[in-house]
Amino acid sequence: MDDSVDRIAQPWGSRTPYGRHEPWPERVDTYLMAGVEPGQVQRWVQAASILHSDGDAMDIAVVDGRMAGVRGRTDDRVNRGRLGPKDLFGWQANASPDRLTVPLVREGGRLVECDWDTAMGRIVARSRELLDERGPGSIGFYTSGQLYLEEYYTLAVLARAGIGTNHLDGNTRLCTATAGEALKESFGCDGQPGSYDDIDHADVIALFGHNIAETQPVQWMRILDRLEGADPPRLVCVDPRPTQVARKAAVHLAPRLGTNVALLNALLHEIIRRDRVDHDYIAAHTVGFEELAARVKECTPEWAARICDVPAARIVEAAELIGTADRLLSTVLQGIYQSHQATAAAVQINNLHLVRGMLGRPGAGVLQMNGQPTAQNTRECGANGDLPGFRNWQNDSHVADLAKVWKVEPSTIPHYAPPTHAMQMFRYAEQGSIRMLWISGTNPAVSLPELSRIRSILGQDRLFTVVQDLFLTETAQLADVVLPAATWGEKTGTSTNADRTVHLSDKAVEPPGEARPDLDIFLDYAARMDFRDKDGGPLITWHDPESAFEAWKRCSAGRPCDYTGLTYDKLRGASGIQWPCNERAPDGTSRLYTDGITWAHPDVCESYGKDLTTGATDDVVEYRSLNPDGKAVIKAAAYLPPHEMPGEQYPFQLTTGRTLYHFHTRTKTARAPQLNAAAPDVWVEASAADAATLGLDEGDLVEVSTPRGALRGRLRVTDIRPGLLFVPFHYGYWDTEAGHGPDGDTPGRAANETTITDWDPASKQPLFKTAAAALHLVERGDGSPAPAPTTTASAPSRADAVPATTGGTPALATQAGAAGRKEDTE
Ligand SMILES: Nc1nc2c(c(=O)[nH]1)N[C@H]1C(S)=C(S)[C@@H](COP(=O)(O)OP(=O)(O)OC[C@H]3O[C@@H](n4cnc5c(=O)[nH]c(N)nc54)[C@H](O)[C@@H]3O)O[C@H]1N2
Ligand SMILES: Nc1nc2c(c(=O)[nH]1)N[C@H]1C(S)=C(S)[C@@H](COP(=O)(O)OP(=O)(O)OC[C@H]3O[C@@H](n4cnc5c(=O)[nH]c(N)nc54)[C@H](O)[C@@H]3O)O[C@H]1N2
Ligand SMILES: [Mo]
Repeated sequence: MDDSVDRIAQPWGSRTPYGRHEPWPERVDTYLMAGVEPGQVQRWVQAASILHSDGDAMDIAVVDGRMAGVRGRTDDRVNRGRLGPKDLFGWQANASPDRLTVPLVREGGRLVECDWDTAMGRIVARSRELLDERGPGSIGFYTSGQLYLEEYYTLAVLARAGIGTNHLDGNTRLCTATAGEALKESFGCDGQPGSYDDIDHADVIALFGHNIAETQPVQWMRILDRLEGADPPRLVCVDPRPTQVARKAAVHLAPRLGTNVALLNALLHEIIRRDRVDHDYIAAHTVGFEELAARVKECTPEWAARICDVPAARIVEAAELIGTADRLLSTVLQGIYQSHQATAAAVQINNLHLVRGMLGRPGAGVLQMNGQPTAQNTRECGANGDLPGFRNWQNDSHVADLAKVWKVEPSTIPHYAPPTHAMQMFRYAEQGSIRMLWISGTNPAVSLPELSRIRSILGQDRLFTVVQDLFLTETAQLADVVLPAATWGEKTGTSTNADRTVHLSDKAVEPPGEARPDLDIFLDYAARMDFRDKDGGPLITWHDPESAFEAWKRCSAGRPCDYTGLTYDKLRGASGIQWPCNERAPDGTSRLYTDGITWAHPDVCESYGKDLTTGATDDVVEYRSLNPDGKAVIKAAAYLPPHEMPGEQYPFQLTTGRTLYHFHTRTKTARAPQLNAAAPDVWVEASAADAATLGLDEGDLVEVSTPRGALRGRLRVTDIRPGLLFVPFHYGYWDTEAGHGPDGDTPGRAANETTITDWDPASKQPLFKTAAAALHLVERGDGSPAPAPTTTASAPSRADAVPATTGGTPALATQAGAAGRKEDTE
């Protein structure tokens, strides 16, 4: 195999089939920009992708100090050389002419260019003023899942011990808060139990609300390769849309939105009823089985069939596959997490594994997925609503231990209440108790729910907003100070993917203009604020990525996410390595819980758990009586209906999510020509039956409205569940050319104009996937199709109605077998 493939038309490339328990073959994917031959590349610089949570390892091609392409790294355990379409083409955004190159400050209502001293001076002056007048609780930090570990750790120290505020969270709240919470509820602690290698060994792979084909395309290539090899796995897919995963599934369940818990309880009911249960595992490693058995006793497939609107026979089939699997791998993502019973549902998937004893062996594992490339780092460094190193804010000895690492008094680190979650921070900003909000690496004016509210919060005079980004985003346009950041390829740092694999990304080229790495910006702020430890020395003692990494290692020592066995040198040249990596496990750790549950004991656990219905936190006394020996907790949950159900005025269910070719608010993928062209504007998916009832056709301009707001887009008729609408959330109001404005009379195109301010009680993750909506015709189409891809879940129900999505010559990338290996990376 050594050929060129249009990777827009064939996003997953060609197959390299392999059999069960065999190693996944290598395939080197390379894309070089037009006019550049491989021999012209002067340097290849090691990195890992930051456009999803896989951490696809790649080398960046450098020609004359500029990026010229990318090539997959065959030595890496995650991708064995493969790259997805966003990996191949997304890097081009770095060189976009509209990058921010100098800081901006607001003067007389307008953002004007300035130097770094002026911008940082304003931030420091406002910070000091607020600390004097209103105290640390008036300052909040809202960060990302897309910076590097070194940056989050530095931010966590400066916010929690320097400023002393409890208001620090990441956009990981919107993303993987439920993954972390579900792991804490079941295992007492965050930390992914499974490994991507489990795909090589599983005989059944169950995907819950996870469109892996589009959102982690390289791991989908792995599944596709196994499907074509000997002894292929059977797939169970739970998703209301006809995703590529659904099309390949042995059993596809397409439930009504917001009914995951009912479905999962029926699966558990069947598995327990038929005694597909590992009684020895349950006795040795869990508490709570009896309660679960009692809870799901009445949850028959017929009962769930009525709630979920899927045939009872299909539920029985799925339960049979899951119940008889000899190695079961489950993956979980936003169809579960962005829902009103997010944690309750995610925990039931852990329960499937606990009752079946399907953990800690090759092929038997659960992946409570992350979405963003470095969401895991946000969580472990405590830049989200947790303390660093998975320490328990309710456990005084954990706080004291952290205080020792930071050389501060325990009372310096706020732990009077759980760290503030992002949705609450925006509420505080709305009410006026937070007066300064520093936003780094996220675009809330497109990605948070109910955008009219977010715009009015960020637009207030009394709120001083700092935005640190690559571009003048929708959010940056509302800021008081805009700081130009360097990004991937222009700075060095580490990132940890969804299966705990740590990768180093080296700097390949200089950032544009005066843009600076986020780490340098945070260090500069800490220095100007003169944060001190309790002995009067500087609070932050590191000065560059590697010294920051070394500082983090000290904070992670002895914790579940132990990095002490890793160094930059060890991460250079070879494969990424899975934490924990320490003296006992110098090569890293494939799977957690291979030998029982390790971090659930009351003295060591990260969390004492929450009530899944109210979100109330349990205390140590309750936890100790429930789980004195630190086993896994089997937590049952009753199904509760979604908060918003379709009715007369809003007869549809509405869900939002992703498409293969775009990343989030498109600041990068809209600036990569191949990706932009594949899905250039928003669309609305509806079923053929609903389109016929309303007299609508492919390409008609339609309006989707909810009690919060409305958006307009072209209609794509698909095989989606009848009664359900889908809108991709990637399209902000950035496109001024097309006349979409936030304040104009014409509705915009951002999905979040319509979504609700509401969240899961335990994880506080917002509900992007359950709303009721109306659908109306605005204007007949001219016969052109909606701007939606045909290669994905948005494939038209009538294939002949729409020309196939292709990328043509600009999208050609090479694929090579093992012979294409290169040894010349720096
Ligand atoms: N191409 C691309 N890849 C990405 C990203 C991107 O923006 N673009 N973002 C990354 C990030 S940060 C994340 S978090 C991940 C997200 O990755 P995914 O979770 O895979 O993506 P989504 O499209 O948000 O949602 C997945 C599926 O949930 C289904 N769903 C909706 N409602 C329900 C429900 O009630 N029940 C069930 N069972 N399913 C439901 C939807 O039909 C959808 O197919 O992707 C990562 N990878
Ligand atoms: N309706 C709906 N809304 C959703 C979702 C959904 O499924 N439906 N999904 C939610 C999820 S899971 C997520 S993760 C969020 C994502 O939402 P956001 O985080 O708002 O999305 P991004 O576009 O990734 O924003 C990242 C920003 O960081 C900038 N950036 C990139 N690299 C760097 C860097 O190195 N340094 C700095 N300083 N900036 C950088 C980018 O230019 C961009 O502006 O959206 C959430 N919102
Ligand atoms: Mo996400």
